[in-house]
Amino acid sequence: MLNLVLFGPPGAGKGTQSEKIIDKYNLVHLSTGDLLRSQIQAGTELGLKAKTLMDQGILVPDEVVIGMIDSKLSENRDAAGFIFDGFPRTVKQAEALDGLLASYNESITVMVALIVPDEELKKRLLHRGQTSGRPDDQDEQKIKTRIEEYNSKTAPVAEYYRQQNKYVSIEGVGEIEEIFGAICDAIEKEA
Ligand code: B4P
Repeated sequence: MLNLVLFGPPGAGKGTQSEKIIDKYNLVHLSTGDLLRSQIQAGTELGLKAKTLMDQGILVPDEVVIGMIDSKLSENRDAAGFIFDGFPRTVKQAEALDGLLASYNESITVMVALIVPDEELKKRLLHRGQTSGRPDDQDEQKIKTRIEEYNSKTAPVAEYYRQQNKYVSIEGVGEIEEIFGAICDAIEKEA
């Protein structure tokens, strides 16, 4: 089983590259951002709570996203593998994911981190905000908060995987196809 964590700050290209990776490797795509946005759209209680935080660029509580991933893993027992996009975003989430996968005798194969400078992230997110309708993409202060959340809570997750010798970094600036090629090389080296 190929279990990939696609990692990087907001706007690094995780969602963009995930689409290409799932096609090539036939993986189940688990994006916590997408799962939360579908809860918001469905108007669930969880969605209403998450919306307040997401609109401000703040991470939602660990228990909420861990619960969502838990149920998606159990719904997809026949999968060839998973791509975790935007998850784990805290060390607590990373530990929980290891525990959930271990209960299926599985583990993370590799974490691929996309490296993109802050100025480029801001530019991409504001550009997407012109068409995405996402409140968190439309305001410079919210984007700044998301990058701060990443630096304080999410960046330490890279070290968690580095200690397991599963961390690979990729330059995330450039042509989407070239970045995809570099990700595929990293996957095939580790798988
Ligand atoms: P996410 O939905 O994960 O959104 P994101 O970090 O903004 O990244 P995304 O994948 O959408 O963007 P991409 O880089 O592909 O999270 C949103 C919010 O949900 C969080 O702030 C948080 O509140 C909550 N949340 C989600 N998961 C959570 C968790 N585990 N724990 C707690 N809270 C959680 O693309 C950005 C733009 O760049 C696109 O317009 C794209 O076209 C462009 N782009 C991509 N690659 C490019 C390239 N090479 N060159 C130029 N542009 C490029």
